[in-house]
Amino acid sequence: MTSFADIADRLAEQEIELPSWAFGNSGTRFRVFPQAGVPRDPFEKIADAAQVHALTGLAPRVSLHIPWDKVDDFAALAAHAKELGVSIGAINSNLFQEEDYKLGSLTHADSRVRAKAVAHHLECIEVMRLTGSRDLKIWLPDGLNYAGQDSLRGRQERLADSLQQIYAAMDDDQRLLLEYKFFEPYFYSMDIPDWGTSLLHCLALGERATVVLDTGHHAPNTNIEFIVMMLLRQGRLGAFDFNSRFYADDDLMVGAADPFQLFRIMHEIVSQDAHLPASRVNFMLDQCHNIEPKIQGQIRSVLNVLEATAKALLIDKDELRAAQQAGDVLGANGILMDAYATDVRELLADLREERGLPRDPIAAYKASGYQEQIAADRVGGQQAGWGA
Ligand code: RM4
Ligand code: MN
Repeated sequence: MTSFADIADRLAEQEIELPSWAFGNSGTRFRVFPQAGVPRDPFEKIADAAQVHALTGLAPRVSLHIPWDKVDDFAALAAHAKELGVSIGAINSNLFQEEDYKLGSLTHADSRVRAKAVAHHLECIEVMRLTGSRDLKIWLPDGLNYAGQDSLRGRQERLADSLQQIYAAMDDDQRLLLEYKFFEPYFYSMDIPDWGTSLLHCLALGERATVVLDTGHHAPNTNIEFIVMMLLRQGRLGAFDFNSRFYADDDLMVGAADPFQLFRIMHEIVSQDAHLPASRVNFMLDQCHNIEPKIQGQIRSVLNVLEATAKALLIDKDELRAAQQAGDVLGANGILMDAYATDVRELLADLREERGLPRDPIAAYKASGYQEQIAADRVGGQQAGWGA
């Protein structure tokens, strides 16, 4: 096994992007459970995200969601983020909350609706220019509930055309990130149900179009690490949406449902050095914290990713390759399992301490008084929630 001292430097380079929507109120399909001190506007969401970065050193960017995070002055929002030690990450568009989009957005049979959906992305691209964001993230909620409802092929043609218009409007240093989801909100067929569909559209668009893999968007037992490897091999893994699922798109904390799966994913990532910022794979969280405290939930999540990355880095590549070459089935598997079974928590705490960070970020957060402060300060006004 590689020694911890040998991986410490590389580990310190890891960056994880936080979702602004993790800090607002959220709930189940049936009820939103409000929490005290929840942000009332995007400025306060960024302030909360900055706490996670200050305590972990791992989360220097915040993804925004338009229109939930719409402000009058985006340059001021970016300046506010900078002052707090973070920056604006991916801009997420929203194609799922307008009456017009009931039967589709970028795929809609009516060209007026398609034009409206494309125009929304032009607005998002403008937000990117104002905030310095480099990634436009599209999750397409379009799909069909019934066979025959619309032409499957026709929808792909319209989607390709809409995406082309969006891509053409982007600057040379901006990327388009295209997410897939196998079902929901529609149940017969989604228009981008899987990584193959997303990848085909990206390949048709050009080099700056890449796939987003949301760990919650696969059928049960899908081998997600295989998809990770394939997309990396093709140079088209643009980003992750990390979360956990037990049944469907549960949006639980990353690493909560299946830490071993997270480790296997990170093994594919680190074996191609894709955990380093130079790879340009954007490691984002896409989660909500419905019943647990939100800032602590985000801290726990980034630490879960860090732990899985550290364990994956402990695998000695040469040793593993030798076992694989020798056809040593149990030996090769044992190398992975030994790394996974290593408790890295104290080593990571030591590393944080060396970098002037708290050994235990959650304990430090609890002791900081920040939670009491926001609960006292953030009274009045409309608390931001999922969709607000
Ligand atoms: C989708 C998808 C997107 C997220 C929306 C709210 O399921 O995961 O990334 O922005 O939910
Ligand atoms: Mn997602």
